[in-house]
Amino acid sequence: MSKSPDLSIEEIKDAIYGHSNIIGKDIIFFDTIESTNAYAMKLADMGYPEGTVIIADAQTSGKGRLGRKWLSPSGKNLYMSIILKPEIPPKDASILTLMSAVACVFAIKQISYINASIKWPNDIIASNKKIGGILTEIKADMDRIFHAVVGIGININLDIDNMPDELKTHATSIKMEQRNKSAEEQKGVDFSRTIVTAEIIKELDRWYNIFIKSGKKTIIKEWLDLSSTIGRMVRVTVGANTFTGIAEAIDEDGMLILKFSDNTTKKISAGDVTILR
Ligand code: BT5
Repeated sequence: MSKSPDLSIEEIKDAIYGHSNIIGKDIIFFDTIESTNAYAMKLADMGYPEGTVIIADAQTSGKGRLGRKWLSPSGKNLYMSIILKPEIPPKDASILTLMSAVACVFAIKQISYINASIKWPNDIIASNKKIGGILTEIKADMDRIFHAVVGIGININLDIDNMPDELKTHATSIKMEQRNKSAEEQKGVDFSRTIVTAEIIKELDRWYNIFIKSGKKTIIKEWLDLSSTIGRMVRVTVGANTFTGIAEAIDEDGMLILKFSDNTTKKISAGDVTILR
């Protein structure tokens, strides 16, 4: 792939060899695809095995939650989807999102000075801006998941000039954050997407194995340690409704427990959080 020398699937395979036993057994690469998640769901329907990874240099219809768009220019970022087949009920699918967020934060901290954290439910945050997002999709019946696809978008070398105006105040990248942190790197040094991607795959594999062996409690405990949401005053938007209160905890299914000023609480399964203070 000549146009992105910093993203080499062969080098990713070499780097994860011996470090990853489920995720990345097969890695399928596209220069451009509509959405790695949409494609991974198709492959999973066709019977592709757990651990199959789809990576693209660019997406033409990168997806966020609720039909939102994910900015996915070429040569800059990571767009990756992973097929998983955990033996869990559909209500536990959100744990896969929490688990992936934990893995991404560990990986970012491993390769940079960035103090990344997690904003419930699916945002990876640095300096209060979104550096990455996770989209988990499942195919399931009432009792079990047939397969899940975890989609991960991480802004690696995205610059402010590459962003539309509406994202400029909300989004950041590993390169932009590292530039803020390190005086020697004021000019901004591009990160190798190969290294970032390999580290994320290794961490995902580590945390997925922990999830399979130890269950969701271990994931939630780690998630709480890395979260920048819990204990804060937040506004949560759920469809047309907005709730304001303290983000007190997440429950064993990953639902956010919001505590209001009258001490009543409400559990929220999905929504958009704005941290107020
Ligand atoms: C997410 O949705 O954060 C999930 C993003 C998942 C993207 C990956 S890329 C690989 C895989 N294939 C896909 O098609 N998707 C996954 P949500 O919480 O709904 O956030 C979406 C919102 O984030 C948008 O409405 C924008 O405001 C903002 N946004 C869009 N692109 C962004 C970017 N590159 N960086 C930061 N924020 C962005």
